[in-house]
Amino acid sequence: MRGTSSSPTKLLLIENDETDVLLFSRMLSECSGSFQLNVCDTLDAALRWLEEFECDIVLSDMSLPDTFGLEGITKIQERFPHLPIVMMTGLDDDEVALDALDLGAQDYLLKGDTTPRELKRTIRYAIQRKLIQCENARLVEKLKLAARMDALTGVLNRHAMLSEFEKHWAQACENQTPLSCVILDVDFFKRVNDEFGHVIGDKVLQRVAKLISTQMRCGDSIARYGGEEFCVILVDADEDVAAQWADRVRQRLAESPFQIPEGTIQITASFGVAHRCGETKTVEHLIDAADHALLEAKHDGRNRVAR
Ligand code: GH3
Ligand code: MG
Ligand code: MG
Ligand code: MG
Repeated sequence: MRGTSSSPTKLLLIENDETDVLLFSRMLSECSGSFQLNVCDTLDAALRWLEEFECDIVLSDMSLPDTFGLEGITKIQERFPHLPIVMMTGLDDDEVALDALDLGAQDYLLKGDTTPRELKRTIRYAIQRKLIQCENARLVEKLKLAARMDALTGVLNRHAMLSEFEKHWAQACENQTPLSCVILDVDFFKRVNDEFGHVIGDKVLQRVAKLISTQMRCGDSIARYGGEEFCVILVDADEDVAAQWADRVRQRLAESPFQIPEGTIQITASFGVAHRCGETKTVEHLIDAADHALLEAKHDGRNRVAR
């Protein structure tokens, strides 16, 4: 954290009233602690200054030559989302002050009604509060991501799969572009577990997910559909393209032995392919159609693509 006892807290005061600037810097000099004060007299100048220099906290007047009210908070946050902001208002107006907090400011100060001690505490708290807010936001994002991910392979889990596929589906409908679904199932995977144990089985699944992922284009999505089954949505791919893609992945898998101290594991997989058409009217239909094709590939002898 910046602004600790070892380094001065870097403040940017956005204020165009020279008397207020003087009052503020006098009050700051009466605070025990080490502060480094910089002043800009417009929001625009402040935004340019922030692009160039390090800053721990912004204290901003409400009314500036180029902005009025709370819009400055939004403009600063848009470009510097991790920067704590304290609004300075001459108005004894709780409503505006609370609006400032709602908009994302960490605190507000009433000009002429703040002691150096309160100023120091406000600065310290605002920096801490922003840090905690950023950390919480980061954790929430991490949890959201984890909730959508298959813990073993790192691809989407089945729960997240449908919502992701719905998005692709809507886009394909809107743009009138082809969309295909490929489901693959590792052949005789039970034997891998039986022969080498579940830990190795898990590693094989991770490797399969990785191999498929490296063959996908950037807009495509992959999910772990079941134990040793994966479902892939290929955007902008008709059934021919999808079947060719599946066969390429099938070949890669079949030609990529997995070396372990106990020996070599050579797996294959069976693939079912379907595309968005008159008969597949929903994502679920599409997945069902790919599932049926997969069953055919299994019945026909495995290590093959069916559609
Ligand atoms: P088939 O060719 O018909 O698909 O044969 P298979 O052996 O692959 O199919 P089966 O459904 O009989 O067995 C699937 C195996 O996958 C059984 C199960 O223990 C294993 N499996 C499922 N999830 C996991 C997992 O997360 N890790 C490991 N190691 N094994 C798993
Ligand atoms: Mg002003
Ligand atoms: Mg299976
Ligand atoms: Mg299987």
